[in-house]
Amino acid sequence: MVGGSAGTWAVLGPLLWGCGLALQGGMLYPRESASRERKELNGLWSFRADFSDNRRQGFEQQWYRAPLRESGPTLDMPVPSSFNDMGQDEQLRRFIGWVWYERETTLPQRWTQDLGTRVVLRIGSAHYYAIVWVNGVHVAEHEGGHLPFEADISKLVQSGPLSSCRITIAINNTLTPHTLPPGNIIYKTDTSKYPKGYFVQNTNFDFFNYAGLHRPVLLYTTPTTYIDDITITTNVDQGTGLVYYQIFIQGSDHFQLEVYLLDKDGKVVAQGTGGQGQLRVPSAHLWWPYMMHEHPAYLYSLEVRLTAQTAAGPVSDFYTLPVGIRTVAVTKNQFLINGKPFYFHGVNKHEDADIRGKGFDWPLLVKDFNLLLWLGANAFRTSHYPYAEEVMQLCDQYGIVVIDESPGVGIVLVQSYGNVSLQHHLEVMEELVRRDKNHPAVVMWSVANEPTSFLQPAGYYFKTLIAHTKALDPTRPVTFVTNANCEADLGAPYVDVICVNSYYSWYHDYGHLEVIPLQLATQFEDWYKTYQKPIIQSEYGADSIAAFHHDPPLMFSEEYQKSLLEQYHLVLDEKRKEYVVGELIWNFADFMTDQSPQRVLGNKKGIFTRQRQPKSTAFLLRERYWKLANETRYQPWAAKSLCEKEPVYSVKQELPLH
Ligand code: GCB
Repeated sequence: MVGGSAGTWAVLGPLLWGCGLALQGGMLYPRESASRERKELNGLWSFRADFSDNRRQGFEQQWYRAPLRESGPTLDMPVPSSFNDMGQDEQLRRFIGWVWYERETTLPQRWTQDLGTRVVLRIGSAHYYAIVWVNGVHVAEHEGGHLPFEADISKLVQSGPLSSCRITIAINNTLTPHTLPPGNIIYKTDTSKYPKGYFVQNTNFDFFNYAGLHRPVLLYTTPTTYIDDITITTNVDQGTGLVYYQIFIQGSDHFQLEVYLLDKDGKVVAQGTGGQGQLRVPSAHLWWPYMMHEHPAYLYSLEVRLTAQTAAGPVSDFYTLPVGIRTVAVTKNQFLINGKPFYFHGVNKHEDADIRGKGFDWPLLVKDFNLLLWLGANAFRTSHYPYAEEVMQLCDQYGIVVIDESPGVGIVLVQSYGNVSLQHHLEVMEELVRRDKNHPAVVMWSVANEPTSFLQPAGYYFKTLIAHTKALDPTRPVTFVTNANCEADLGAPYVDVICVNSYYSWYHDYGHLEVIPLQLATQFEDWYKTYQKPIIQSEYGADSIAAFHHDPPLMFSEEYQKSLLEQYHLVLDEKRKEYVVGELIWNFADFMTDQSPQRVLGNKKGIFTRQRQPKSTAFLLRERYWKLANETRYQPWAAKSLCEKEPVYSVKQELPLH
């Protein structure tokens, strides 16, 4: 890591093989309730990148001790956002090392004076390694740029007369062979070509390594005895929905729990008591994917009510969790949701946009979901890292099925298959499952994208990783996304579904679209013959620069992108009758990458531009996806509202405005 680590790289406790999470505590999304308050810290923060040669000046001068402005000039930095594209400074855009964020805030008096209140600082994501101080006191460290972490700061804010609170976060974006994603720093030592100390960050993935506070930062409260975690799994028995719950409490051993399951109208349909149990919902409304049912994405609400006896008197805590009742299963040639064959017709995405980079943005999120619904997409993969929690919540609400991917992208070096990397990857899967386990939209975990899975250590690595993920969550299938040759792939024996990426007539056989049907058919046949597992075409596509036209089709024109997709569809239409269970286009939208002669201001394989305007392929896929929805429907409803040729657009297809 450039600038070194100020503490240890967090190891989150011993792994309990097959025994569930080894992580301490839950990571429930902070929701308001009668017992919980939230204070968002989004907006402008003070910011400084440490440009010193060793990038350690901030630690040497202890910038966290006093307001950041006292140790030098600061910039205004919006949160959430990547810092890279905020200014006109190319040095900041590609900065590697420690950057410092700071925000001062005033807390409500009750938070600082009521010792029965627990005050928690929650950071949605800080890419990549973060150290956090409150009023100059170290409160947390976290490795990994895509998952939330928290610090209980009650003692700190309740220990003095101050109601103000200064939060300092130092973030290092360096990627090493043991980070996820991995990378390496290359020092250029030839002084005839590079200045002294010159280094570059090398990565093996195809998106820009944006950094900063990418997701909301907030403070929230709970009582000191509180609902720490809830795990829900569901099943269906002849129309009766079964909801199993397990609730973890912190702060006291003397408590009562009541749980109520409410339908959309707020009517209690089942109730229970105690820390675990089963709720039965006769004639349950199942959670169906978008386009698979007239009323997709039905969500119940699980209200958890805690009352505890503490030394200070009785305490209550309330938490409400959305719950979708559905099942997921895999056969040797089908992917089943609620016992019905499900065909993934959707996209791969990135968290990426102009100016804000990977920063979470509500307008962008709503626009993207409207585009997904318009397109008739029923699924996406969180390529190549976990997305914001708010994204997952919208997937639950709109019935967009998710393949939830870890940041295991670009694992290509042998060093990245050692024990240090494996241990970290296991921990990341624990954090991911802990965060996303209750989302009905999540139907499969993906532990990695395109690792060098033919290298000798990959077999042990993936066997261990997949077994651990299944032990964490026995209710969902596990995969990783491969581009290896099927016989050489040492990880494929352990996955439940084969996810394969291929770029015929793009990265080879340039311009020869006519070879796609043969090559793609061979790809599917080889994989199926070898493993007898359902297959998803998890990426395919071609770059096109919007408004570049050429007919007959030439590479980079919209016509070429469209024709390439059509060649793929010919084979997909044959093989989906057998064992192909999905197709996900690469990519939903154009996105920023590192600079290279192969990339024209980023990757242009989007069917939408980076500004979310459609290319010709968006219309092609829209027609295809609505048609697929119609053909793969099982509800008679679908036939009425979708037609064979021209899609019919009803109000249902638009995202309701709240
Ligand atoms: C892939 C990768 C993806 C790239 C894409 C491409 O196989 O999984 O991250 O962006 O190819 O466009 O090259």
